[in-house]
Amino acid sequence: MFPANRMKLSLVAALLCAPLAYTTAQAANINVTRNVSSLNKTMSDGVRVTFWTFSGALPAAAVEVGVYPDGTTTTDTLNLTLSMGMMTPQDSAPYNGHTIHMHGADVKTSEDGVPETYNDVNGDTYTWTPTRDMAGSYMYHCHVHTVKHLEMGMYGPLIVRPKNASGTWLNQLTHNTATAYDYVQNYVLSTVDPAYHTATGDSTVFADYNPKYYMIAGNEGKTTGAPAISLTAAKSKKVALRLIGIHSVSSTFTVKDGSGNAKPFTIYTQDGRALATPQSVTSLDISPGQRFDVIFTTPSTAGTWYPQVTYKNLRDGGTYTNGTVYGRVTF
Ligand SMILES: [Cu+2]
Repeated sequence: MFPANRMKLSLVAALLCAPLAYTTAQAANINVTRNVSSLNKTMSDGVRVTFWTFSGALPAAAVEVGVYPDGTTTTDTLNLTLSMGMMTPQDSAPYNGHTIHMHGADVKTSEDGVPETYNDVNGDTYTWTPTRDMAGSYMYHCHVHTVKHLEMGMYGPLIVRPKNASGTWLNQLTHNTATAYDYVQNYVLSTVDPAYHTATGDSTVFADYNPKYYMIAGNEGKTTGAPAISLTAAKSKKVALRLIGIHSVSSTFTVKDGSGNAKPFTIYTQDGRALATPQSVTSLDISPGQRFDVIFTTPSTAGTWYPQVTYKNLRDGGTYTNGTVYGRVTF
């Protein structure tokens, strides 16, 4: 008996001393390049507006960087390279050139893309290694003469997304399984004052913002029949929307059915941090620069809901003519 007991004890001791059996994935280097380019877009009133973009899309394509569960290896590192492409600087000094600023990211000054703090305005690589608690939505944008270059369209979604211990992307907002989703879309909020697109330098035009076009994901979407962004989902499924406020005014987000009844949704993260207590609401104000990640569950019967953004005047909160932009989710 004695040797058998002794063997058991040895086994227990060995287990206690063994390293934790995590499958440690190698954190990835996410290497992404964006090229400065321009595009002309015909707006809903027939007016052609020139935009500057990263890689020819408005908004620029999303960039995703992974974070891993506690106890695994370090997180991914994003190396986001700005190539000036064929675009020569469009403005005179000090408003010439472009940078990438990762809005909301804790980075060294040298990675921050703010020319006033010595960054190169003729192309550079911007590096960020987010920590595990930073899962959520961000944005990247140019930080040269920001009031104009943002308006010109130099922005895109930046997503910090959980991976599992093996390095596989998870369909969750954070590592909390309560944030799991079946579908996800980026709702990038933006507005356009076309006068900003032709003004240069220190023009007084930049002192008064008067938007004429209102967008989600780079599209106007003025009616439920012609939404800015749409999704075909299924019944009784979870739809996550990443609300990314790159607009220059106030706004309110709601989800309504075809009769205009507001539907509840749950806010899980704000500005790249998980809320201590998720909030179920039917309306959410989004200020410029803010991000919220929300989830709603489609009903068990077929239908259509309209996630929508109503843009409002910063000064008096008044709504704008045609200032509501519709998304659409069918199920
Ligand atoms: Cu720029």
